[in-house]
Amino acid sequence: MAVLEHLTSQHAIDLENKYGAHNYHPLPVVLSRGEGVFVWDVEGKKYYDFLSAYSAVNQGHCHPKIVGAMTEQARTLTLTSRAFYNDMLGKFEQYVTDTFQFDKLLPMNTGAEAVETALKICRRWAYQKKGIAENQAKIVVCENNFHGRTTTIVSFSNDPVARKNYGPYTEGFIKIEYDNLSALEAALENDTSIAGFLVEPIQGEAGVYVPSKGYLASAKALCEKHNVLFIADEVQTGVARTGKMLAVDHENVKPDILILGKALSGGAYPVSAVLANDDIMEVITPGSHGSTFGGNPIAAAVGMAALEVVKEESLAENAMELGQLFRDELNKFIPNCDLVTKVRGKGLLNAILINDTEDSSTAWDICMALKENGLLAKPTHGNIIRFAPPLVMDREQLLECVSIIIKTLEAFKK
Ligand code: IF1
Repeated sequence: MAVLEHLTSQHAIDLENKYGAHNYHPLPVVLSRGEGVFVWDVEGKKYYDFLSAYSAVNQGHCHPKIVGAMTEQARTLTLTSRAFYNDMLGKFEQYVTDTFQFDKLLPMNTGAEAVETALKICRRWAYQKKGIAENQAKIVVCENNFHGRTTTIVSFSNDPVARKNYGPYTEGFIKIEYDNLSALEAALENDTSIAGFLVEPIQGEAGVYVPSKGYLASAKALCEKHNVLFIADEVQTGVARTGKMLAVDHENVKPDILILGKALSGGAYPVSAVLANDDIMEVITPGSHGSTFGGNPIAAAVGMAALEVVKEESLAENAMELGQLFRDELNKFIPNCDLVTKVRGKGLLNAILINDTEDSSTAWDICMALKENGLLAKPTHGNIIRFAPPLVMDREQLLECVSIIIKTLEAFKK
């Protein structure tokens, strides 16, 4: 079979360039194996994975429990569609709603689909429960958000690269500054047709922006005051990444609608979900939303195994402890390094700010040097490098990665 032909890195890259749409600019490394915190390229070089597929592989690559659950279910029953019941979905829904303490779950596949689902639930709630006039519901979002790549989602993005020439854009969204409570209060006070506030508890793609302490709790209180749904997009920050099961847990905030994806499957399979209580979820009635693969038996088996791993291996606690160690070590180094101005983050979702302009290639060039030194990371916007290793990393490995990062920065010449 052609697929078993062993490729060189260059051959694999050439194939993608020739036959694949150019919707990414990957780092020039071709991975062929993953295990725990490590990945290997086709030439056999070993790397620490410091991106975790954008926080999908929190449980480590190819976790035996998750892969075991997936292969077992794949041999048994892969897909029924929702035209019929199956013996896995209800168990999954019960397990996940119990884990995050909500009445109900709507299963989807990708993060963007879950975000779209949350927007539809919020709008339907606005018309059927809040009494907003049909087609007048608005949803508040934040500048520099990232919630996915569908045409509706990019309609409320302010990233020109993500949205240019994808019009006409979906209406009904109001953008405000992130981490600005008076901007949120003004938006909610000036318009009675607001249905929801969609927010990332930490803005990942924007450069791991951690909002001011108390922002999420105050934002939730403002939403309650104005009968507006607080919608937390925890696709990237959820499932233990920031040192708690959810990033909103740092402020004991209970979202009205919770969006999960990525590490809900440990990166083994597309699994996403929207959670809400009955008074909100009951606006969804038969035929009003769906997906061929949403809630399929493999997704259910993988999702349950992935969450069990998080609990059994105390990954949130580990992320909290190792994340603090990571920032402490880098904060000792940064004062003596002109190249880096800051490290920020929560748990094992962190980033360093490179002392150069947004349009410089410095962050990229540093990632290329890190790659040579056996650590894979990638810049987010311009001059920010995100560091997000699998949460199964141990203290010794983290300190080794810190020394790789420091050694690389010390040796780096612009
Ligand atoms: C890409 C970014 C990260 C997300 C949040 C929803 C989604 C994402 C908070 C949609 C997805 C991914 C998408 C991927 C790269 C990555 C990413 F750089 F795009 F912004 F992580 F920061 N909400 N983020 O972060 O989930 O549909 O992808 O399953 O599109 O390049 P998805």
